[in-house]
Amino acid sequence: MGLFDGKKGVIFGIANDHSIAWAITQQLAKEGAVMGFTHMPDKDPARPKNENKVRKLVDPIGAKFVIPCDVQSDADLDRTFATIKSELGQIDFMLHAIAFAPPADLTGPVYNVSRDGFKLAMDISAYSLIAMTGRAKPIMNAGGSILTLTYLGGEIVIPGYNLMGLCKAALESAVTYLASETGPSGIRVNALSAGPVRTISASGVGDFKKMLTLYETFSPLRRNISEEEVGKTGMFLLSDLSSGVTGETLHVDCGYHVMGGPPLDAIKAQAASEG
Ligand code: 0WD
Repeated sequence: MGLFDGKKGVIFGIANDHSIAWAITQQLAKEGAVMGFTHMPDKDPARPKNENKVRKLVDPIGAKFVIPCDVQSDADLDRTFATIKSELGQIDFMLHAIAFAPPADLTGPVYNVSRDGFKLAMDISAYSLIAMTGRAKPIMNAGGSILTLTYLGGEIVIPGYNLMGLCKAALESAVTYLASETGPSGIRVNALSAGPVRTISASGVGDFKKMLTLYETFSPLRRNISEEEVGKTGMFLLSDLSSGVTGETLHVDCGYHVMGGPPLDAIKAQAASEG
């Protein structure tokens, strides 16, 4: 018996085998979930690179469909949700693991962010959850669960996270309002705030290597999270095990978010290395 036996849902945001959405998908598949997938539309349909990358992963686990969807396009979203309805009928869960900001605007400082860069980043990284939730609600069963991915840089300043921090703040606020609005229909909306995971998106954010070292040195568990840990907690939040949890941002970051300053052993090690 799997936790997702008889449950159906849709996954947005697999780019490749390092994607957080793939880590969560693997856990859902283990528990018996039936799933459909979207991918970024390919620029040249004759060379479907994005589609092929996703198909290679999800065809072996019995994907019900693999379709392109640019979340910036209302027409794409309408077509995607029509497919979800025709292929799956009513659904039980939806994963939103999507973010983007133009590299020139992401490098900061925030006071130099362009108007167009701001609009684009907010549209893809925050508004898309709102657009998707509005379309998912009518086809989601009571007891359904919607999950998005966020990062601590939406709550406090993480140098290098810059414009994406503003997007995550909007996203986390959207989670609370959406949860309050969908709750009466029995639908939950939560965010998983992950520590750094080496993915394509992460490579655009600050100095990623330094970020990993920071977590190893500062976090209560003195290490970084594994993709499997994000996968398991993502599965938990999409499952009935978390049936009383909504409007929540749950941190999967080895406890990094609770630290107000460096641990004493890190300060001593630094002092020793400086002689
Ligand atoms: O350390 C990390 N990797 C963390 C990631 C820590 C905490 C949170 N997150 C978040 C990200 O901000 C994002 O919301 O997790 C989510 C998933 O990100 P990921 O798994 O790190 O990154 P990736 O594998 O690149 O997936 C994000 C995908 C895009 O990938 P690419 O690399 O092609 O930009 O978002 C999708 C796309 O597949 N995406 C879109 N999908 C539809 N329409 C669009 C769009 N317009 N833009 C990007």
